Amino acid sequence: MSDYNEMWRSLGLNMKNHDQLMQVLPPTYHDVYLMQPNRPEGMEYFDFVVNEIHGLRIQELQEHKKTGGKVIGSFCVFVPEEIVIAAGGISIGLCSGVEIGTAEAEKVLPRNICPLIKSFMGFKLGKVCPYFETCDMVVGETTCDGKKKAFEILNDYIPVHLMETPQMRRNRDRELWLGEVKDFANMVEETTGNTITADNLAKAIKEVNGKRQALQRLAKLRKHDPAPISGKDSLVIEQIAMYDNVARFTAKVNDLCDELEEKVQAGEGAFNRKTPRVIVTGTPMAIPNWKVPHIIETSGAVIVAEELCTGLRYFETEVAEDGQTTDGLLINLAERYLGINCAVFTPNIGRMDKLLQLVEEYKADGVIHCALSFCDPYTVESNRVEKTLKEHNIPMLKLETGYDQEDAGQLKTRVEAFVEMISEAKR
Ligand code: BJ8
Repeated sequence: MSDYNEMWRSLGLNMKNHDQLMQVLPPTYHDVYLMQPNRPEGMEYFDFVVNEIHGLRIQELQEHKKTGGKVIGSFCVFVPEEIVIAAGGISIGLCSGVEIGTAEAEKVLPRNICPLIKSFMGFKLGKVCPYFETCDMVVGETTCDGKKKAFEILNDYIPVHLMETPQMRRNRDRELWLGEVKDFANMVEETTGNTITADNLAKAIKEVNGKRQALQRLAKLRKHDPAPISGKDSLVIEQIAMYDNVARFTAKVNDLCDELEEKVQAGEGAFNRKTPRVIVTGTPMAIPNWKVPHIIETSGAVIVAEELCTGLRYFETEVAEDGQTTDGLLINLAERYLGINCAVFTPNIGRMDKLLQLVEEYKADGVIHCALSFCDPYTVESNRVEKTLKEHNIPMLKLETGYDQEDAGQLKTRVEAFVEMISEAKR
């Protein structure tokens, strides 16, 4: 990687904290990713992106800002990136997948809070993340209580626009959400100084739909046995989808899919045929949280789909492109986003139905429910998931964990036992 020290300093990063992070990331990626056998050549681009995670992309964002462009960060797949793109801005999904700046975060947050929330506060207060320091503002949401209240505190350090996300899907909830999407569009226009028109919004919707279609294509290829790509490689691509340049990312995913199609034709896979197939569901796995996928895929199973926000929930549906006016397109956007099966909804039947459908489509032998510690929506909803899967005789393993490695051994023992059990059933 080139020398980006000057750029990082100019962003006001705490160089000591930042160095600590950069010392951990490359060796972790090497051990978790680069040591995998049978990787497609098309992963080279995504390896490069991770290698340059705080370098080239940040440089691109800085160039954009030099010409007056704005960068808007978010933490949830409910925030419609199409609106930011339509107004000429860049939308960045901020990651929060690593335990860092904990001491700083615990000055303003309780100790027992979801690690994702603690991580984003730690990133900001510890001044470790160049993406955060590049953002002109952050968009928060009222999905879960922890995030909702944490955004009030975060607003002391960076401007936060809050979107009220409904928890039900009745007509009045749809109206509320449409109002929020319209307010967001107004706020983005004010921030960027650019008007959102039917033309630029239609173009942005098409562009992001293109990204989602490429990811759907990748997902579909994983239905084959043997799966042509590992779950870990697929996950890192889904994580990069949140912050990379949309057109370039889409082209690279499509190139990779061309290669994977050939592998499928040739019967080649990342793992042997008949390897137990697992679906992972639960809380998002923000970069660089690869802990559980790594444990699963080094315990004799392959992950064939992620029912996660860093996974199918992000790309499985598209925004309708048929609106003629800005208002019509905003309605299409609101409708698509309200369909995301987040556990903050009650009831959340769509997630249960989706899991059953995925198990069948991806010929999965079991489901691993993985929730971040102290996440009430997902840890509580795991009961509904368990009940549904049990009714259909689908094996399930429930895990709850944070970002630290302390429980890695214990998790591995449990995952190995689960994989052994589903392998027996497969024989
Ligand atoms: S749409 S899953 S990205 S809210 S893990 S912070 S829920 S306590 S992240 Fe999420 Fe949007 Fe829903 Fe998806 Fe709270 Fe749970 Fe922490 Fe969470």
